[in-house]
Amino acid sequence: MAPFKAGFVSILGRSNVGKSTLFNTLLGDKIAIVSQKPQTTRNRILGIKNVEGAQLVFLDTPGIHEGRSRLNQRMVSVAIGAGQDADVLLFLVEAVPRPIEDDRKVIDSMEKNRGVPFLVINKIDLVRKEKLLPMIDQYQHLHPFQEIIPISALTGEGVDRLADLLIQYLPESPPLFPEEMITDQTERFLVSELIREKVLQQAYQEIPSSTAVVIESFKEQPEKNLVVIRATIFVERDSQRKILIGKGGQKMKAIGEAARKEMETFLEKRVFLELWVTVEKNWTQDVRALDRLGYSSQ
Ligand SMILES: Nc1nc2c(ncn2[C@@H]2O[C@H](COP(=O)(O)OP(=O)(O)OP(=O)(O)O)[C@@H](O)[C@H]2O)c(=O)[nH]1
Ligand SMILES: [Mg+2]
Repeated sequence: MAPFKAGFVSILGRSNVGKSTLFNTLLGDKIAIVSQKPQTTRNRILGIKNVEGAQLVFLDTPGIHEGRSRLNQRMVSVAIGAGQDADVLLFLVEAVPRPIEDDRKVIDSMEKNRGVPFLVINKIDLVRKEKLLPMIDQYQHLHPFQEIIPISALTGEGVDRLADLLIQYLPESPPLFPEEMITDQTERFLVSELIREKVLQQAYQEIPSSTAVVIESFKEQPEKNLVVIRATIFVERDSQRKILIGKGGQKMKAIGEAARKEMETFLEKRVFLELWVTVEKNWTQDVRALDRLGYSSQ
């Protein structure tokens, strides 16, 4: 019998290239939130996939980007840190031509790491296949990638092949996490992220990436199969607060409804969700507010 394999696979890349979508597709479960807006993911999120003979531990990371706020800096340092102990590094890019210099920062961060580098070209559902060859050629000049794999994280094309290849590169090791565990994130965190996702999706045009969500209370009532959740959405300005609430509270209602539905599926319980919106001026620049809102520097 082949020996058991287990190891860490970090997904790195610029904002919005589809890292979280790939993470979820690889896991076969929605753990990370996804939106059309860049800089959606702010934390390192761990997800575990058990297959016959192997355990793959994936790390989803914030996009590596230029940004002026302290929040931006913390996000980038979280992403770079997540590459440090990985056995395989998935450098994810989009199958749309872009100035390749923009990828320098990510490549530079990868060069210091011991993990085997893969180039994964995502969103191939959006382009004709022959467009990929010149791109591959460009990237090969940038870094000696061990494998180059075109995929669509959205349709799943190429993702099984990617998973098979990953297993080949994992070290021989017993499982690193218990078999029943799928993530290291708490239910509170996952629930707060779902709310942030609905804000990003439903106030996409109006609210830039300056919302944070804190779960104030999470009370289970097992006899009723119910969870009562109270959460606060922080925004930076009063104008944003007004937009989020909407006319007659309509927007907030729609956000709450969408978040609640998904929570119920995920928690397999009924959910009573109460949302508040609070202005916290310049929280994305304030070290103490960042710590309090869940974006510490570690
Ligand atoms: N057409 C297409 N769209 C995709 C694919 N993968 C992801 N997307 C879309 O790209 C957008 C960004 O996806 P995310 O998974 O949030 O990207 P990310 O890299 O995690 O972004 P950040 O967390 O902001 O760094 C979303 O609108 C996805 O639906 C794909 O294979 N094809
Ligand atoms: Mg993401």
